[in-house]
Amino acid sequence: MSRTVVAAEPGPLEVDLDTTALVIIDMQRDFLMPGGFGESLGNDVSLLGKAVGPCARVLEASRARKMLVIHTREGHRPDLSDAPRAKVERGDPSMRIGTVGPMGRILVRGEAGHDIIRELYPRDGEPVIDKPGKGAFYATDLHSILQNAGVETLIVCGVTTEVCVHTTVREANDRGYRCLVPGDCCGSYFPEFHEVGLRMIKAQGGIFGWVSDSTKVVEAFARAS
Ligand code: TIU
Repeated sequence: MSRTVVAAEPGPLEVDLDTTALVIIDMQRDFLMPGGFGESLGNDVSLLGKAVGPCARVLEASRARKMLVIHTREGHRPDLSDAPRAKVERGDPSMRIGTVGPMGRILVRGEAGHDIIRELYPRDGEPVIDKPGKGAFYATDLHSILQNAGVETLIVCGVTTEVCVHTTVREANDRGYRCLVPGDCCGSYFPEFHEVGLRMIKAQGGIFGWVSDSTKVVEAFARAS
């Protein structure tokens, strides 16, 4: 047991760090760098950059505690057989999923754009979950990995707040996980969606979870018994 209390909203969250995992959602070049999927959808990708530093600090603190760290990547098979037409047939036709951009084929596994940014790159032994959808539980083995490791609480970071982070937190709730979201470790192309997305998680007494920040999470780790 390694218990601590994280300052959070709607209230302090007591967690056992031995049954807690860090899940970092889709910190891929495709979302954070120009020329990838995020930009192909008409977004200003520079807005996501400010989540990288806080995310790196929580990652470092989690590794120091030997916590389970899991990374996810949104993307598809090279033949796009797992990419629904309804998802592919969106946006500018010259920049759709599978078309060639400056970082390789957009949102396709194995391409440079699909990989995780250098600052948060997975270490050997840290599971990387390749997911075809927005939620990290859909069509992946994430739930099995967490169950087999005895995980009860997730610290969920990544991009984007109101899309893949939110979908994953909702999926996690229905599977019985307690979710803590450090807001500054998440980012959105829409600042107002980021804010409202975080408010939605902690509203109604924490309907989907608890919202905190990187400093409070790292401080709580340091206080763990
Ligand atoms: N477009 C957008 O905001 N997000 C995604 O498409 N995927 C993730 O959030 N990872």
